[in-house]
Amino acid sequence: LGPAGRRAYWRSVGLTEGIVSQVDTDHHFVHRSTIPTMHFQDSLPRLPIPKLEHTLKRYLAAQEPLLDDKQYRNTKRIAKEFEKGAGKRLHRELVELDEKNTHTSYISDPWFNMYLSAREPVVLNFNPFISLTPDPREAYNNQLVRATNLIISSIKFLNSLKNNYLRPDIYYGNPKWSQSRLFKNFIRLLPTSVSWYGAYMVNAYPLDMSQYNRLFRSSRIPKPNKDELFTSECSRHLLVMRNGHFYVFDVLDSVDNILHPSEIVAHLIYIIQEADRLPEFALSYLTTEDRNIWATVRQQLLEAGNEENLKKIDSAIFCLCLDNIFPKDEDELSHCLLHGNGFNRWFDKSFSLIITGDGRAGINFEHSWGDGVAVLRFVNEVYRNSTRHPALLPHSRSTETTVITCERLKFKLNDSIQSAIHVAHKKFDERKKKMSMKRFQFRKFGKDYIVKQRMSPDAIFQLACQITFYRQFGKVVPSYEACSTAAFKHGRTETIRPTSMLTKQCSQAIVEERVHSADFRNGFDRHLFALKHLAVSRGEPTPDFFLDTAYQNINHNIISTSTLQSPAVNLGGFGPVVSDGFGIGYHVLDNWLGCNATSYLDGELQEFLRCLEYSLNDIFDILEGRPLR
Ligand code: BUJ
Repeated sequence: LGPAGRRAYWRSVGLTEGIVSQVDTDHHFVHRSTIPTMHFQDSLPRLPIPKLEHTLKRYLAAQEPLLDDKQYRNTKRIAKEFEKGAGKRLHRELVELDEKNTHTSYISDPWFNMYLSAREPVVLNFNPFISLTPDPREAYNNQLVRATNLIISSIKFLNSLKNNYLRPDIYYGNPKWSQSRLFKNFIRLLPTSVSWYGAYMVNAYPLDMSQYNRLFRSSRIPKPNKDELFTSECSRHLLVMRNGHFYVFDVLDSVDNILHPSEIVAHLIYIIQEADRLPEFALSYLTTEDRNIWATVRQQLLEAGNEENLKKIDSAIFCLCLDNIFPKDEDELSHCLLHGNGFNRWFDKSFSLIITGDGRAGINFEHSWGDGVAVLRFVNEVYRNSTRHPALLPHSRSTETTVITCERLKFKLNDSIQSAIHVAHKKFDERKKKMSMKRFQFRKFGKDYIVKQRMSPDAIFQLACQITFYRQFGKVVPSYEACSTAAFKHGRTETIRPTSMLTKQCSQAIVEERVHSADFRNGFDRHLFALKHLAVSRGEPTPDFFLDTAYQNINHNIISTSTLQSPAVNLGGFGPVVSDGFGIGYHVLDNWLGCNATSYLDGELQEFLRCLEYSLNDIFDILEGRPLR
């Protein structure tokens, strides 16, 4: 594409004078932290294995509201037997194994195994999405401007990480320390073997940073029965998808300088112009397939001579999806970011940055390598950097000397692969049609009000979900709230069980007009999961405890929830984890709260959100001391 063509294109997307670039003061990093990125890694505390007795006590407390008296007595008996028999032995072995593996956590291996052995498609079942708040300045929400600025901020994040300049994640019990130079300089001087203790002394808790090593240049590779994670050491190219076509170009030079913004945008313009129609067979549908099917077809692709191309996809720094979609509202945007049309995504990439035709941006991420905390940190940094120090300014003069070095990946597809793509496409279209996603907002109160009432905003939202389900279906069901254990070395997540006898009574009481308050349990899920994994991995028969229908039932999470809060995020969500359940991404903000909920049961989902409104109104009336309506 020559300069004249590019100028014409700029004009056609409303950038009358063309686009020009300007690089901000610090070209290559989001910041340079005083405390090195991995400073605390060696001295992070290890994830404790609870006492078996405590785990089982919490397990039974979580089971009680879900079972009738007879069922509960039976489950209690099974748990007691487990505590004295197979459980006791497995627990001892788990502790021994953990003592031999002090470099990691007891949950790390079983949890990777859980994700990578799952054979269901990653899309809808595992990959969540996070949508970025629009850039406050309208002109920066042009697709090309936003894409370029977000690419550059992302690469700056990568460079900061690789150079140990990225600030380590720290949870500050007292936020004043986060700004204190004294604190940072003192901590920096401590040897890494004790640095964590220094932070702990001032009520600051450094978090595990190990997941960031797989944020970039990484992909999940489908393999028979268990996938693998692949991370390239030093790739320099970006993968760009447009209308189902794949392009790669280097965004870093040999000494990790970032390509000039004007050159990046020139490549994107080239791609948009070149990929003007859909391919007959869009390869990426295969990443929406069952993992074993995809593993088989991938082998065929390798045998048909596509190895180099697949390697380029897998090792790309990340995937940019330049969508040709203009979502009409937030619900349509959510669908676009959670699953899209399937042909313009590579769902196996550690993450994809998706930019719609009207410049809305979001992240869809593969979940096995890491959790929400790492992805949210990345989103926060690139949002902040791209809005405060945009590398590319709209409406300036253009530079037109770029040499386009972009490569389009062309695949050799035989009949068998073509037919696999066709089948994957059909299956994907059917599955995505069945899933509904709806946004809900409640504006009568938010965090400020709840905190004034000396209650926990999170607990209030969880309680509202419990009351809602009880109101709608007249029963209490297994519920899950994701919570991070990143405060420990190689920690992942634990389950908060929002259901208790108190929330059950409260739900009954509110629906029948009496009031109690709620309480939340400590985790037991990961400990039990690790014990089960240990037995299975050693080829032992599964202990009766795990065959109890009550155990299986409590792991059928009808209500699955997750929350995150950040000014950089305005939407997010994930699919239901069971066919008859709800996937609820929520946030409680200063003056309002909201959620984005998914389900395969459209009517029930609508009714759930209607009932949620009632439940929150009931809670409001109670907090205001008014009788229930
Ligand atoms: O539990 C785990 O181990 C990981 C969980 C799994 N699951 C999603 C099934 C609970 N994974 C996460 O929690 C990561 C989820 C990341 C997405 C969270 C979305 C939060 C949305 C907030 C915005 C809500 C918008 C409301 C708009 C009105």
